Parts: sequence; C-alpha cells; structure tokens
Amino acid sequence: DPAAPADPGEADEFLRQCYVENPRLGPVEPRLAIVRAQIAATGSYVHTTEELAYGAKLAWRNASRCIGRLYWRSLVVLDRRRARTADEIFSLLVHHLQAAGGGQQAGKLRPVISIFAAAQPGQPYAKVWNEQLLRYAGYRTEDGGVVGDPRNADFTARMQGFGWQGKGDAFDILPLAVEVPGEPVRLYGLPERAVLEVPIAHPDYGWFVELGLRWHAVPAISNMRLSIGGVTYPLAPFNGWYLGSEIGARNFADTDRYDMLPTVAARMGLDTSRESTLWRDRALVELNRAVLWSFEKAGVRISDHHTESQRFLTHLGNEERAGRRVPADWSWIVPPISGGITPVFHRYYDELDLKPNFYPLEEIGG
Ligand code: HEM
Ligand code: NRG
Repeated sequence: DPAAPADPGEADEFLRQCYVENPRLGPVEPRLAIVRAQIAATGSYVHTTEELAYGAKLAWRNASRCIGRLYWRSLVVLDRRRARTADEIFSLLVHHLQAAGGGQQAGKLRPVISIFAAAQPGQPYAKVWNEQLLRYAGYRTEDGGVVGDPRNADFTARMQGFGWQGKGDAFDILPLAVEVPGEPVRLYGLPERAVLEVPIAHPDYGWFVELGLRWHAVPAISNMRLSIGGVTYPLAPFNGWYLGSEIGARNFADTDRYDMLPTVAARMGLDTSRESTLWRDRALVELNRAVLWSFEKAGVRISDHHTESQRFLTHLGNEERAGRRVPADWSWIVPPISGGITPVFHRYYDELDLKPNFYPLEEIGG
C-alpha cells in the first residue's frame, strides 16, 4: 500500500547500506536518530538528495528482471519531489524524455529517472495512467481486429472516452494521462520534440520499409512504484535504452502484438506450409536484424542480446568482487531469441527480493 506509514526497520536498513556504501556521506548514527524521530512524528521521513539518488540506483541494481544493470551507477536522477500540478508534472515528463536523449535529432540515450513526490500516509498521490511515457495506440475494428498495438487497446479506448482522437494509424503516440489529487485526470499530447522514432528498414531486403514499421527510441516505464527505505514514490518513471529483441522478438512478433512473422515470411518467400521449415525462426531473425540495423543507422542507442548478455555477466563479476549477491530472474534475463547461445542461459541466479526496488503499481487509473 503506497499510502502506508514508513517502516522504521526498512528506513534503518536502507540508511545503513547507503552510508556504508558511500563513506563520504559521513556517519549514519546522527541521521538514524533524525529519521526515527521524523517517522514517529509524521509517519514518514524526507530523503536527502543523496539518499534519494543512491536509493534509485540501488533499486535498479536490485531489479531482478533487468539485464541492463551493469550501468546502475550511471543513472541520472532528477529530483522532482516539489512538482504538484498536472501541468508541471507533464512538462517535467517532456523534459525527462529530452534529458534521456529521446528528443528529435538526438539518440545518445542515457538512463534517467524522474522522482516525483513520495506518498504520504493515508493521502492520495499523483499518478500517470500510462504504462510507459511512449506507447502506440491500438484501435479496435469492427471485425474484431486491432489497428496499432493490441496491448494498448483498452487504454486507447479509455483515452477516446475522454475525448482523445487519434489518427487511426498503426503507430500513433498515445497522450499522457496525468491525475493529481482532487482533480479529474488530464490528457496531454506529447510534442514532437520529445518523441524520437526510428523507421524500420532491412540491410538486405529493400521491401522491408514497405511494411511501415517504426518504433520509439526510448523505453520509459511509468507504472512502477519506487520503494526506498520504507518510503514509496508512486510516480518515478525511468528509462534506459532498448535491447533489440524487446522490439524485434516481442513487440513486432508476439501474436497478440503486431504479429508480423507471417507477413515477413510471406515477403521473404518462405515455405510456411510446415513448421519444420522453421519459417517463423527465419523471419524472426530478419525482423531482429532490421530493428538493430535501423536503430544503428539512425544513431539511436540500442543493444543486441549477445552484447548485453555478456555485459550482464561482467556485472555479476563486479558484484561478486564487491561481496554482493545479484538477484536475478532467469525467465526475464534470458532473451526471447537465441536464448541458449547467450551466456546468461547457462547458469542459475539468486532469487531474492532486495530493497530498494521497483514494484508494479496496481491501481493504475483507479
Ligand atoms: C526490465 C533492459 C535500464 C529497471 C528490463 C528488461 C530488459 C531490460 C530487456 C526486460 C523487459 C521485458 O522483457 O519486457 C535494460 C537495458 C537498459 C535498462 C538494456 C539500458 C540501460 C533500466 C533502468 C532501470 C531498469 C535505467 C531503472 C532505473 C528495470 C526493471 C525491469 C526491467 C524494474 C522489470 C520491469 C517489469 O517488471 O516489467 N530491462 N534495462 N532498467 N528493467 Fe531494465
Ligand atoms: N519490453 C518493454 C520495455 C521494458 C523495459 N525495457 C527496458 N527498460 N529496456 C518494451 O517496451 O518493449 N529500460 O529502462 O531501458
């Protein structure tokens, strides 16, 4: 429950870890006394800028589903705890996308998190209803199909219910739905300068562009709460960059997403009459080549699953040398394509729930 009082035990544990790992912050004992008193008086406490920044980095370091954690120290933390109005929050979200390098003509993406106000015991808090800052609309058609991303069909229908009208194309950026306490939700269209997209073409197949595929440069998750030392930040959107397979092997390939394998296979002239021709696998590889090649050509940072798997093993080595365990979830870490030829496949991981961490925010749009 994001609105529950801060647990003094969790606060204690986090502060000790934070001050042990950052000796320049000085001794923790005086800080512990202050925090205990704050919790007793108010049910919560206020993180210093440094505690907030390091707490966010630890949350990333502890995110057991994330293969990108080698870079956890480099997270850029934007302290947005003072923002209150929906207009303010929206403009800071636009700023976030630009700071991440996702504005037009950019592409040198860097990991960024914007941390908005902490939940106060028993109080309502600001919310962004979107699961990511950038998502494509999915429009249900009369024949029971969807134009666009079927994953976002419910959300799209709700936005239409509030009067939003999309173009009706397969890649329409959804508006941001921002709700602050005591006010009805407000919808904001993202300005072009905040949205970098990459048209997908293929290094060998000229016809690939005709498929009309594109994807946004920045994955920016906005539906997880950040939990640091017993304090919950219900609005703390973060981004890194894409692993190509997230787009090529899931968003474009899943049958309940853009479902492109049959189309790609047909254009490649593959024999789709039997599974054993492996037409799905062959189309999948070319789709993934197209994604990586297109992002690279556009100068937008992206990783392939071999390179990022290797880096994750480097991270495991670094952490082991530092005497720390690395919580990891095998089923999320192993890429959805060519799993067994990446090194992350061939081992097991510690399954631990370490805090600080990110957790699903259940009552989105509630
Ligand atoms: C999940 C890669 C940065 C936190 C993931 C996943 C991938 C990934 C491939 C699995 C997603 C899926 O299967 O849908 C990367 C890469 C990054 C990066 C390449 C580049 C720097 C970050 C950052 C944070 C983060 C900056 C937070 C500060 C998470 C979390 C999940 C996750 C919490 C789990 C999401 C969920 O449960 O739905 N990451 N990530 N990652 N990542 Fe990262
Ligand atoms: N699979 C999702 C994104 C999930 C998070 N992935 C990242 N996170 N790379 C998709 O949109 O395809 N990140 O913070 O970089």
